Amino acid sequence: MLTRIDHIGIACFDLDKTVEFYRATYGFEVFHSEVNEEQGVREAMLKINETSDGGASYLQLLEPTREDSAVGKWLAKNGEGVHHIAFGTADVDGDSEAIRGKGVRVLYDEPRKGSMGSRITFLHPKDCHGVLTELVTAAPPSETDH
Ligand code: CMX
Ligand code: CO
Repeated sequence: MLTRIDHIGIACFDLDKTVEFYRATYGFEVFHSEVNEEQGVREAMLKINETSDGGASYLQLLEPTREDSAVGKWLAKNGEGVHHIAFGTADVDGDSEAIRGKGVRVLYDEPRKGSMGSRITFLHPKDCHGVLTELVTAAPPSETDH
């Protein structure tokens, strides 16, 4: 069951400048940052609020590490902006299989590594009314590596 908006993914050309915009304009601080080479991104997670399922909602600011990555290609075509939305679930395996069974393309056979030790998969935007949609199961708190 999808129980929260886990994050909104925002593509940017310069992560440091974009982080500074969100800090100076709204007061949001970086909760966590990392490089995910598999996804081809340098990212900063800004925690917005805790959620009633025990998780949280974030903004995920994304700078590509290479031009041929998903975010690099998208930025070249569209410029900066909202790249994807991510729903949180306790069971990304079960939920993605159930959604696949409804005829929506799930991009990975098995969930892959996401922010903060989470497990993630994506649904094809062409099957989701133009919205690239990610499903996330957060790591148990003990495994979260800040
Ligand atoms: N939102 C909506 N539509 C998108 C999109 C996005 N983010 N990215 C691509 N599309 C659309 C394109 O506009 C294009 O549409 P048209 O054919 O009408 O022009 C179509 O999808 C194909 O796009 P493309 O530029 O040819 O790109 P690819 O097919 O090579 O890749 C996708 C698209 C979704 C398969 C790829 O971006 C992907 O695998 N995404 C998942 C991984 C990812 O985004 N990682 C970065 C974030 C990591 C994280 O969140 O942790
Ligand atoms: Co994401």
